[in-house]
Amino acid sequence: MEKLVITVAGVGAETTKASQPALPVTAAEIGADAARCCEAGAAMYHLHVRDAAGQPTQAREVFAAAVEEIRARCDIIVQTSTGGAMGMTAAERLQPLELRPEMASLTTGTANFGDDVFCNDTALMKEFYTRMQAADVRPEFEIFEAGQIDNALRLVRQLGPAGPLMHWDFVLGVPGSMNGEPRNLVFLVDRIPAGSTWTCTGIGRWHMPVAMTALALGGNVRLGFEDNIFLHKGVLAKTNAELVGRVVRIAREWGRESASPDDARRILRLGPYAV
Ligand code: KMH
Ligand code: ZN
Repeated sequence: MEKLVITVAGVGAETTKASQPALPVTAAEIGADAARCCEAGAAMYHLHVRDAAGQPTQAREVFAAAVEEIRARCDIIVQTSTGGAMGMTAAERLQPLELRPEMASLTTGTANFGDDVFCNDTALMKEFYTRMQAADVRPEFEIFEAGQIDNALRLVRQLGPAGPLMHWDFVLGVPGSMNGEPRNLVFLVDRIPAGSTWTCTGIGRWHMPVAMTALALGGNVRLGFEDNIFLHKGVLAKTNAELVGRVVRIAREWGRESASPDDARRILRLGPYAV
């Protein structure tokens, strides 16, 4: 079985310092967090950033500062968010693509997101996908609901591929969307094309059930304070790296070593491995 690619969604747009005091928000904090996670066994960092007031922003220069701090410390794959935060315009959300990151997230459909609606209509999806193709940025298809797989496949059919394979992230357990029961993950994985790579994340209490189902199915794992702030029920994780360390230990018991960033580039066929 391939090595385990661990992605850290360390910041997010919704988690607050009040709920998780160890949330990294400044560029230096994010750089240090990514380096600690990389050291602990993570290969990719799904990046959101915050402004000086700690609020989510998609400003290009704020992303650039965080990427610089990460790059100064480690070679983890940086995947910038195009999801941003609720209520942001498409133009705002697109800004980090100007930095031409190795990867960026792309949600292929609208979903209920707590009491809000995360809007990704067809025109937006096509625009985001086309921009990623033009900038040679590999999309990670963020799937909250089953029909979003069909939307991603339609993009590829209509607009052509955006890389040598499709990489998926099943985000399960957002209130209002699919939950993290094993049968849901099995159902979704069964629907993606052969040759795809996939990861998944369980939101809140779904973190460990989804991560363990992914190990059983041979998939990869995303975790971090964007998705879950707890180590155990009622016990906050001290750092994102602590969450990485637990999954690394469990996976090793299953005979699966964690991928380095360069292992992950090979597995996902990024950069020099994109042939
Ligand atoms: N913050 C959520 C509304 C992504 O990064 O692409 C959307 C999100 C997805 O986090
Ligand atoms: Zn995100």
